[in-house]
Parts: sequence; structure tokens; C-alpha cells
Amino acid sequence: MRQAILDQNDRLAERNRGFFRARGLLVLNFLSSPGSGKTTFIREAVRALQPQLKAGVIVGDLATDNDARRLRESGAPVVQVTTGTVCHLEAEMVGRAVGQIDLNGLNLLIIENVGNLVCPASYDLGEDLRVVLLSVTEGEDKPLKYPPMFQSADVVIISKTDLSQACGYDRETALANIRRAAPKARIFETSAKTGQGMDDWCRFVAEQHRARSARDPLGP
Ligand SMILES: Nc1nc2c(ncn2[C@@H]2O[C@H](COP(=O)(O)OP(=O)(O)O)[C@@H](O)[C@H]2O)c(=O)[nH]1
Ligand SMILES: [Mg+2]
Repeated sequence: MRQAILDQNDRLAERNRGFFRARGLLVLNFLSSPGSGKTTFIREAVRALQPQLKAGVIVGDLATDNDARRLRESGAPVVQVTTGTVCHLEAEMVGRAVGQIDLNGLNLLIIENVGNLVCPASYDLGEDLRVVLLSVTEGEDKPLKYPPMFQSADVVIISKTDLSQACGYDRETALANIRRAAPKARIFETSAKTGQGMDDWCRFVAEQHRARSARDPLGP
């Protein structure tokens, strides 16, 4: 039963991927536990990437449109998906939500997944890159406790570095644990509050977008 659901999701994710590629969109799927700083990071990143790259955002939560309202402060078009009792976004939900965004002139689609370090790891949404956040406040051992999420990450963002000292954050241990769970992931150390690491992140996204456009020259 579960396998049938995942197979169906994979088919719809491939359909999303084809659609995104045809539109020349770079698609990022942001995942983390609740409160790691996804919404804040995305809002600041969207601001920093403009006007070079323009983003649309889809955000999933069980309830409320609080995050959509916060994300709209960046100026980006935002669609809130409320999942009720479902602990992750599925490809079908993303396919429907993207139909509500005017994609003309957009280069990037950012998906903020439901806050959860377990379930969303199993659901491909058709993204190009999986971006997993780990805040300095949540413990250096999370990559070891939640291996599937970190194994599936293309990028790991260490967030809230401005709080490192207050939390007694052990940077070397956190980096070693991330490298063990996600040996191929690019790692960024950032604070959405002070702006630390944002320039590096924006350069990376621009490079990824250029690489995608070079691979798929049919995109607009
Ligand atoms: N000090 C600090 N707080 C942050 C930072 N990023 C997010 N926060 C705070 O962390 C809390 C959760 O952030 P939010 O973006 O809602 O996380 P999400 O649940 O992963 O989307 C909020 O109170 C934010 O203001 C940061 O870089 N530094
Ligand atoms: Mg959020």
C-alpha cells in the first residue's frame, strides 16, 4: 500500500520535473524540523536574489497561512498548501499549487516543505535540489538520528549561526556529523538575522540556475 503511494508520487514528481524543466525553472525543496528557520531563510534569500533571479514560493503546513503571509513580505508570489493531517508535501499537491502561480518571468521555484525530519524525505516533488536546514539550536547529532533526510540532501544549510555561542554549539561535531550522513552535500553556514553566509548561498543558486539553463536550452 505504502509502496503504491510512493510509486504514484514518483510518477507525478517526474511529470512536475518535466514541466519545471520546460519552463526553465530551478526548483529547490527546503526541508527541516519545525522552527529551524526555513521561512525566515527563504524570505531573506528571495530578497537577496532579486532582481537577478525571481522566485515563486509554495509553502506547506498542516494549518494556517502564517508562513505564506511572512513569505509575501519578500515580494514573491506565494501559494500556501494546508495539508490537514498529512506530515509532508506530495508531488500532486505541488503540481496543483504551481498552477496558481503566474510563472512568467520566474527563474526559481522554492518549496518550503512541512516541518518534519522524517516523512518528507520519502516524497520526491520533482525538485532539482533538496536543501535540508539544521539550526545551531537543535543539537549536533540530528544528522545521525535522522539519516534518510540527510542522506537525501544535496545541500545542508546550518542556520541561526548568530545563536551559536548562546547554545554552546559545537561546530566541528556538527560538520563531522553532516559529512558522515551526507558526504556529497554542499554545506552553508548562515544566519538569516545577520546575513552571514547569504552571499555564498546566492552565488551558489545563481550558478545552479546557469548550469540548469545550459543543460536545458529550450527553457525560456
Ligand atoms: N536568531 C535567529 N533566529 C532565527 C533565524 N532564523 C529564524 N529565526 C527564528 O526562529 C524561529 C523559527 O523560524 P521559522 O523561519 O518560522 O522556521 P520554520 O518553522 O523552519 O519555517 C522564528 O522565531 C524566527 O524568527 C536566525 O538566523 N537567527
Ligand atoms: Mg515555516
